[in-house]
Amino acid sequence: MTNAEIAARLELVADLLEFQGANPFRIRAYRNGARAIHDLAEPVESVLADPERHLTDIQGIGKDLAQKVADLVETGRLAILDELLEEIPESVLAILRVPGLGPKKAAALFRELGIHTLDQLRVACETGQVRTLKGFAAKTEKAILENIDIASEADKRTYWAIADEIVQKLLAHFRECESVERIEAAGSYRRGKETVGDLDFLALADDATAVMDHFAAFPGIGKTLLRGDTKMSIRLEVGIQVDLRVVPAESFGAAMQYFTGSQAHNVVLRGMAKARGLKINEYGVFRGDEQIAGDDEAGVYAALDLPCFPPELREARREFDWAAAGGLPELIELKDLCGDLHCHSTWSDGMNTIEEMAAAAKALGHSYLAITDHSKRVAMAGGLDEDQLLRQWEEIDRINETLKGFRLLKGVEVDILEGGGLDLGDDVLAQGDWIVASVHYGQNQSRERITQRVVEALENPHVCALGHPTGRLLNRRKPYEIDMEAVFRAAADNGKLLELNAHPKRLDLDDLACASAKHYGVPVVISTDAHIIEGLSALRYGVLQARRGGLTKDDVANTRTWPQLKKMIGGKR
Ligand code: DGT
Ligand code: CA
Ligand code: CA
Ligand code: ZN
Repeated sequence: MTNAEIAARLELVADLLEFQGANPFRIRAYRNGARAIHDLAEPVESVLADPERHLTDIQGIGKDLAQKVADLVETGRLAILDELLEEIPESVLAILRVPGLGPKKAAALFRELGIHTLDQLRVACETGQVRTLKGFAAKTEKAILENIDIASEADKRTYWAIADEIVQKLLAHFRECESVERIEAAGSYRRGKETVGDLDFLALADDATAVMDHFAAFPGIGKTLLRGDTKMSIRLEVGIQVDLRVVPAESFGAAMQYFTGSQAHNVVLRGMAKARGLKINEYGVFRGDEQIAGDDEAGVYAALDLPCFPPELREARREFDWAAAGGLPELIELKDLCGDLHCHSTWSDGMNTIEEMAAAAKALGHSYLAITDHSKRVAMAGGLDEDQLLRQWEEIDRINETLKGFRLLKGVEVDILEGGGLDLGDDVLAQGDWIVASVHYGQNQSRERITQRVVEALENPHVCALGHPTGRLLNRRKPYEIDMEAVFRAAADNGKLLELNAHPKRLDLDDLACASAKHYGVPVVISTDAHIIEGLSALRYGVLQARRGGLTKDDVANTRTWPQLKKMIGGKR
């Protein structure tokens, strides 16, 4: 059982407990455990297999939870989850995921109206039944209807980071098959899209039957959906569909090109081929009956006088214009980043101490790390007040003296208050190295109001960057209403940076917003928002997103050393 699968079950328990109105501490224990396991660098299974080690050594996992996880790994079952699911229909979970419907409201809908599926909920909203409940208004009904679509989508698309774990396992599995000469993942996964609908694999093999038999033996297959001579589709137990195509050598490159997509990119390509009297499909590029390319992908593009586009750019946005104008941007790479500018420690809601976070960041090869704990408004996360923050910064000064070739930055993620203004005074903020300002509350305010709050924050001389600028949570919460153009302009005018929060469930800025930031001349910082040392590895998800937005090393601020970066933000501070 993968860490992601274990974490998903624990999250499910937390969701169901919350739906039942259980003790918040109990719920939190499951959520913390899920996060700790999800972010763990090595499989829980190998910790369990080692007699010298204990699950309780992992921060965030207590004795009780450790036993449950051990049972889950051993038996594949979690007794408390089975019990909860006996009491609560599983379809209720989809309702919990409707943005704006907390577990309390979902519970009321279930108790009072017997609603336990999204379809029932839709009908109840449309027929005006929901507004008859206490605590629900006609306005709520309308909001629910709008959000049901997001919730139904949520069940269908998988976070890229989770998809990546599954892809790596499948690749390893396929490589064990003697008939497989080459195996690649294509589709939206290869393009680095933040969520993927299904996985698409291409195999080069002399014996298609043997490859498909081997595929069928992958542990964790829920159901075989289709099996033909060269194509097979299955659904994994975790829910995601996997397509496999076995492709001959002379067509492998053409198939890689075709099945990497995107569809929109392929449509443009087909048009360009046609204009030259050529035909392009998943088998190759053809002039009449003659195949002129197909065995390798670069050759396919070369046959149309095109560069082999990085998969992240294949969305039919600007890639063909760039190619026509003589060159693609040299996209940023993970190795270009030299520091991380958003993370949390035990001083607020992080799981590791400042020293631990520093050591982990240094081990990743970074030369600086900004500690940006929450400010006091975010009481739930143990946000710091002025005194606590100043004390933390003294502590950071002390720790910095012990570090060589690495620097901790005195930072904070200061809350942009609902009523406007920042949660901490200017006199304190002025003493920090790196101030991130973020919206956490009042996310349902009007577009004008939220935009105004954010623009004001960007006008504050001490703020360096805007954290998770649109507030979106993939599959969970839409971006708040905000005029991003006004945000870009305010950032540009005030010399501020915008964060690309690399957390795999945020990726906020998204790819399009990254491209816009560049357009407005606003540098982007790619930060992890890590709450645990393992979370510091999330930069790579942010890099993928930045690449999809066409960003280069130059466009991303934390490719600079700290002294360079300081100069960059220093002008206005
Ligand atoms: P997903 O799975 O929804 O995240 O997105 P993709 O892009 O992986 O889409 P998928 O799995 O349906 O198909 C993989 C690629 O195959 C897609 O990016 C382009 C290509 N493809 C699939 N169907 C068509 C089609 O009808 N026309 C064209 N031109 N290309 C297609
Ligand atoms: Ca796909
Ligand atoms: Ca597919
Ligand atoms: Zn935040």
